[in-house]
Amino acid sequence: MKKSALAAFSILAVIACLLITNVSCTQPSQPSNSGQNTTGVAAPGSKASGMQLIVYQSKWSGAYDIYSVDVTDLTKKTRLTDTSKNDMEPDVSPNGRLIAFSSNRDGNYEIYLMNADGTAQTNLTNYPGSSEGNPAWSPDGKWIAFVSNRDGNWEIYSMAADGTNQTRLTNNNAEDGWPDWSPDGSKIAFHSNRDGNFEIFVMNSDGTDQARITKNDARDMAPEWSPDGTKIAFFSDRDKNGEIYLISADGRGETNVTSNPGWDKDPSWCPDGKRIAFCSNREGYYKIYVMNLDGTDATNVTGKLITYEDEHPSWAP
Ligand SMILES: [Ca+2]
Ligand SMILES: [Ca+2]
Ligand SMILES: [Ca+2]
Ligand SMILES: [Ca+2]
Repeated sequence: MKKSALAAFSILAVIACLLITNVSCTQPSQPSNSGQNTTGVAAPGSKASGMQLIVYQSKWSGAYDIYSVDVTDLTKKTRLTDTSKNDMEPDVSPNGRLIAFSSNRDGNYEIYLMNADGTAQTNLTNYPGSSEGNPAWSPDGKWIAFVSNRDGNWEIYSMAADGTNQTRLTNNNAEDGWPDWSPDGSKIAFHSNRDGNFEIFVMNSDGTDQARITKNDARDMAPEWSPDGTKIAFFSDRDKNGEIYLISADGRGETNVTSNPGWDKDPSWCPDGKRIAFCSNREGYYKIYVMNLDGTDATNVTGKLITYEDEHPSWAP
């Protein structure tokens, strides 16, 4: 696994961490088991069961595994994967029953699928010659967009949710990544450094009409479309530390939401559109937080006292 390959598809979890910040990203010592509550079981369809699950990647065991936490009862934390390799970048399906994620458990990075309770973990991409990552569900649950370097550099692809019909959507020498579908399924937002530094772009879901919506010398990355389709949340370091920004989907009205001296990254919308989950090191190690759209009431939901990184939240429907 090349370092460059890992960085490109774990773009904020790894590039931002390793290259931008001065905060230590060395592997934390493994805490005792008492630090991990695994009493809850993430039943498929979290809304029906009264839970509000956020699925995320954590280095609690040393390598990344995927966990969920119920934001209505933070003691309900469930470990969903258990390999010595990295299981990361989870994205919960629109019906809440499946989780797509990336893993190098088979020797190279691939996109995997599992049930929301962690069962039936399956390799979807089966492409041993390259790295695949950044899975993102289409709103109808029929497609998964992802990134791969199989054609020589990082490009965005889509495939059917069973792994068939893997199709390239971008085609240029720059680094294209972090796809996210608009709620109506017609468009995909992504980031690319094709114009010299990372900017947010939007294209049709078939790859046509690729258009830039940010223009800033700093890094603008990790777009996540709001549930009503009007806004895109993203990460930018234009204010010298990582912040979550909101921008209208047509490129107007950029707003710094977090305005916090810590590094804030990895936005994921609550399905009701009223809150955003994100990752921040404002209290030391990267942990998962939720906040209102104006940045108020930022609340740590994965525990600030424990010295390992929690990143890349995906808020389940
Ligand atoms: Ca692969
Ligand atoms: Ca490219
Ligand atoms: Ca930029
Ligand atoms: Ca910040």
